[in-house]
Amino acid sequence: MRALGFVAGSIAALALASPGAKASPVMHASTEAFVSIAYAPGSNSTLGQVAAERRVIGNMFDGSNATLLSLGLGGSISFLIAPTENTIIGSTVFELTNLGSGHKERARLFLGNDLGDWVEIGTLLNQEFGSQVINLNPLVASLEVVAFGPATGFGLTVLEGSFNSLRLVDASPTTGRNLDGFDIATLSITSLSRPVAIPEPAAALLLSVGLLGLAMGARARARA
Ligand SMILES: [Ca+2]
Ligand SMILES: [Ca+2]
Repeated sequence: MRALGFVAGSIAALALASPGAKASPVMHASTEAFVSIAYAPGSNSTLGQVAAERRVIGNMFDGSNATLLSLGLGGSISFLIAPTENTIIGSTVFELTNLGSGHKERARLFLGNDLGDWVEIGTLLNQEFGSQVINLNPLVASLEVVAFGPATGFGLTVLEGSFNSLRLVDASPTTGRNLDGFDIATLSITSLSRPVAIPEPAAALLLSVGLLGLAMGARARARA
């Protein structure tokens, strides 16, 4: 009868693993809210490199759109959320450009896992580009402009899949005056804990039937 007890225990364990508890979203808007932030600044077309005050990671998390982090031409930044078990459900990025500056700046946005397996979601285009987005993967996630003005706000909503990493890659034109690429004034990412992986109902049933078969076999052998 030990085998039958094991079967009952397995079924009870499957029932306990069912999703039910609703997790509340986690906001990632500080350096501590990430396992790592990989920043590889590109160049500034006149200074050679991005100015020091624009290479400060904390500028994205100080609640002010007046301070910013510049990607630099061709530069990139990648975020791995903490805890890494969570899955990104959305993000908001504010880009700052002074109206009339003529600085046309844009960035490509990717989602991935553990800072790899990147899936391109689309492109964010700043105010001098008319504050627009290009959605390249609308089944996976959507992009939209959520605020117009010197600080253009872009909103990301994840629709399908699990991701713990987000990446922005500057794709600004390389011609122009004093260009240092896409400028991130404020950035935040929202995540949820991933649902516990449980067998599909059909698979769970097959597993139960299989275990029952094993138990019957064991009983038959014990009688023989
Ligand atoms: Ca800021
Ligand atoms: Ca810039």
